[in-house]
Amino acid sequence: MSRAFTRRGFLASVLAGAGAAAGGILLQSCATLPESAPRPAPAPRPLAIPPLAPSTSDGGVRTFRLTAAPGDSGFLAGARTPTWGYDLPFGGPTLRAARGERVRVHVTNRLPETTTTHWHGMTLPAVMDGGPHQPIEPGATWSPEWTIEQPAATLWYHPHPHGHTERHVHRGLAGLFLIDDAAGAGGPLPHRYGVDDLPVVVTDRVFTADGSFDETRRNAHGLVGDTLLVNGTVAPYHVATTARIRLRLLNASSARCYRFARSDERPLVLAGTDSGLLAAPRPVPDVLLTPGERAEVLLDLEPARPVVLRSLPQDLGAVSGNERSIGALDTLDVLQIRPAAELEPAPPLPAALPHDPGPDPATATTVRRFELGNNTINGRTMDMSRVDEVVPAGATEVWELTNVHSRPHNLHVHDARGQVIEAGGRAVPPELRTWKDTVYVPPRTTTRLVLRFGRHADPATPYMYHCHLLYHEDQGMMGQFVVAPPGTTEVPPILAGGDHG
Ligand SMILES: [Cu+2]
Repeated sequence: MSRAFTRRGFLASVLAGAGAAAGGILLQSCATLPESAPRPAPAPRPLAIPPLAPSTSDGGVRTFRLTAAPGDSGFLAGARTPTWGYDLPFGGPTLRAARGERVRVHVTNRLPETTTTHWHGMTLPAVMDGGPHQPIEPGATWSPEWTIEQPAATLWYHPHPHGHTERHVHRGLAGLFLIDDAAGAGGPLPHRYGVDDLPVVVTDRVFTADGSFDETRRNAHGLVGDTLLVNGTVAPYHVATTARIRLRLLNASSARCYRFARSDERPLVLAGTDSGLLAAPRPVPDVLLTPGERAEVLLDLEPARPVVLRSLPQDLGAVSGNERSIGALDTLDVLQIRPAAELEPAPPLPAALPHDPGPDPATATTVRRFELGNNTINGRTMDMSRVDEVVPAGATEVWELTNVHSRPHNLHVHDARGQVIEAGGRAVPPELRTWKDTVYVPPRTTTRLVLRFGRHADPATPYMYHCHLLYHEDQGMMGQFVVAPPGTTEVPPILAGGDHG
C-alpha cells in the first residue's frame, strides 16, 4: 500500500480510474527548501473534516467555546507530532453563524504562553478583534461578543500575538468561521457541510526526523514547507457523492502561495473570495491564493472519474531568486477527489448569487498610500504604542499599496472589506471585482483597493493592517489604525499591551 508512485505516474493512474484504491502519493520535493527527513511516501488518507463547533443560545446570543491547548497528532505513519489546536490536537472546529446573529466565543488559553484569537475578515468592534492588544494569558478566558453584520463568506480565526504569530499558527492554531446569509446555510450553492460543502485548509510543513514540525529553518519569506497538510491530513482524498462540490479554500500557510487548478484542465468555477460571494459563478483556469486569502470554488464531477486539485507553479512577479525559496516553482497535489460510481445530480449553475455590490471608488473620502518595504510599511516597523492612521467610522477609502521591495508581500486590513480596483497598472473593471480583505502586491507594483470600514468607533483601541506572510508580520511589517467618530483629528496614543509570549 505504501509503494511510492512518481507524481506523473500517480496522476496517470488516478485519471485512468485505477489509482483510487491503491498506491501512495509523492509530493514533488523542493530541492532548494529544507528537506524533510527521508521516509516512504505517505499512503492517501481520507480528508479530515473539522467538526462544526457546537453552540448554545445564551439569552439569544449564539455562544461558542474554544480552548487552545497543546496536543499530539499522527500525520505520518509511525510518528507522533507535537501540535497545538483549538479543541482538537491540530487546527480547530468550524464556527458557523448567520448574518444578523449575535455571537459570543469563550476562548480559554491552556497553552504555556500568552496568545490571542483574531477573527480574520470580521467587521466588529476593535476590542473584540483579537489582535495583539487583546492578550489571553495562560489559564485565562476571553469572551468577545459581537453582531454579524456582513454577508455570507468564508472567514477564519487564528492567533495574533505580536512577534509570535507565525509560531502559534504553525503549531496548528487555525480554524474556519463560516458566515451564512440571514436566511441560513441554504441558497443556490452546495451547503451540506462535509458532504458537498468542504473546508480545505491548506498549510505546509517540514517534518524533522522524529516527526516534529521544523520551526527553526526559515528563509526570508518565513517557514516554507515541503509537505502539505490539508485540514491536517497528508496526501488526502475525498469520496464525493454529488455531481457538484464546493471547496472553501484557505491558504493558512506562513509564506507559501498556491495556484489551485484541476488536474483535468477543466476550469474551476469561482463563487466567492475572501469576504463575499461573486455576483455570479465565474469559470476561471486557476485561483492564486497568498497567505490568509480564501476562495470558494465549485467543481463539477463525473461518476467514477477521479480528479486532483493541484497547486501549479506561480508567477508571483518576484525578482529573480525568490521564486524557488518561496516554493513558487512547485507543482503539488493538494486533494484527490474520488467521485462515487453514482452521483447525486447537480442543478444548473445559478445565474446569480446573493451579493453586495462593491463600494464605488468615486465615493472614497481619502486616498492613503502605503509602501511595503523590507518588513516595513512606510519605512517603519510595528509599534504597539503608535497610531499610524485614523479612519472615520463607516468610511469608504482608497488604499494604494506599493511593494517597493524585491520580495512578495501581501496586505490584510482588519475590520474592512473591499475590492481591488487596479493591479499592476491595470484597472480592474467593476464586473471582475471581488470582495477581499487580504490582497497580494507583487514586487515593484502598485495595487489600489477600495475599502469600506466598520461603523464601530473606538479611538482608544487599534486595528491592524499587515503583511500576512506571518514571519514578515512578526518582524514588524504591520501598522495600526483606529476607527474614530467622523471629524476626529486627535486620538490618544495606544499604550496598552506589549510584547506578549
Ligand atoms: Cu511580507
